[in-house]
Amino acid sequence: MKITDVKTTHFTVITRTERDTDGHGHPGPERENTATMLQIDTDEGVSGYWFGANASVMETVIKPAIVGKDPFMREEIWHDLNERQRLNMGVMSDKVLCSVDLALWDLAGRALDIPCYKMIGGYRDKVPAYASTMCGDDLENGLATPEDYARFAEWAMKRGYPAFKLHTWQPPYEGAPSVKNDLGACAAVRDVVGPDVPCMLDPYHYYDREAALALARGLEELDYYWMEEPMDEHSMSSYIWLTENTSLAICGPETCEGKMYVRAEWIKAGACDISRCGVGDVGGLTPLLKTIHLCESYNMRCEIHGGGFGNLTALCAMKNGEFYERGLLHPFLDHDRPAEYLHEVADPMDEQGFVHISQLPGLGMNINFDYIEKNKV
Ligand code: LLH
Ligand code: MG
Repeated sequence: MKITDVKTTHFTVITRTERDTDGHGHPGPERENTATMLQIDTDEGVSGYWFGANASVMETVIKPAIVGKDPFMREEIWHDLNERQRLNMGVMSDKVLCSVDLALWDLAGRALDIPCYKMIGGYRDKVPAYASTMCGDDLENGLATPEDYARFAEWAMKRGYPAFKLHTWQPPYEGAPSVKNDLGACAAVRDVVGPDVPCMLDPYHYYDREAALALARGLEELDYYWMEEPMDEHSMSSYIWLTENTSLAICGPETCEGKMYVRAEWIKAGACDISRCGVGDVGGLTPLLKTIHLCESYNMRCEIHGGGFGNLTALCAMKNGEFYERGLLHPFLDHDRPAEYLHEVADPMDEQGFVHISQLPGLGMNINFDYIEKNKV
């Protein structure tokens, strides 16, 4: 089989979220937006798909690199693109590598008529989820106060979520960042969910060491399960210092560049208790699996960052990751409603809080091709 084309299709979707000046998502007015479908075609009529791609990078960099190649040679293609990334960093981010890699996994699963998690070697077909909130805001009855987080945690418990993670306030919100406010929200959540529910915190990502330690000490008292990214992750020494000074589990790195290589360094240096990455952080499912297996060799959990079809596929083909991150959730948004271009959400969750993986071939996306065709731009 040979790759014959790399195509992108733009189409309109309805969005109910918007980004603040720092890039964090929040509920917003309902409006039209443009989405992009990546499609990799072959000479045998089978194609692979993924959503989210930069059309000009696909046309000018990726297409010349992969047309003519065997789509089943994912490892070779990934390494080739990874090497080309070095001098094309301005356009070829890890997100670009991720889109190509995921479309190739999807293609292989569709060609063989098997879900990708079973193609890798399945471990389970459902994973417990945690409710992962959006970052704090100033919306009335949104996520503006500790009481708002508590009310939302109460709702999450009723919905069946077995665990809860707060993303607290970050600039540009007034009063953010604040260790006191973060701990206030964490305490209010612990109060309503009781002592047995695992709770996690992902706060402002640029605290200094003393602030990060104060947060960790507060969370030790509240018996929190882990904390993510309280400081800039480029300073691994700061994370070694933090893990040495707290009994709270520190989970990371999440957004730090460097794929599986940087995660290996963090584990070796003792900079984290739990490792972390998702398909978008390391350049696809191929490098995510390498990282998961690296962690497994150190008896370390790798908690997967973010949801979606690619991350759920990894979670259903691994043992050393406990939770699926379902979100980012907000009291004003309905996560159970699929985007118009999909017939089903990526992560249907039952009343016991388990997310079930699709049994469709490939990554499990049930794509509404008619919708995409009708709303092409
Ligand atoms: O800053 C944000 O908006 C969130 O932290 C986001 O990056 C989220 O994906 C995350 O960190 N989840 O764990
Ligand atoms: Mg995080």
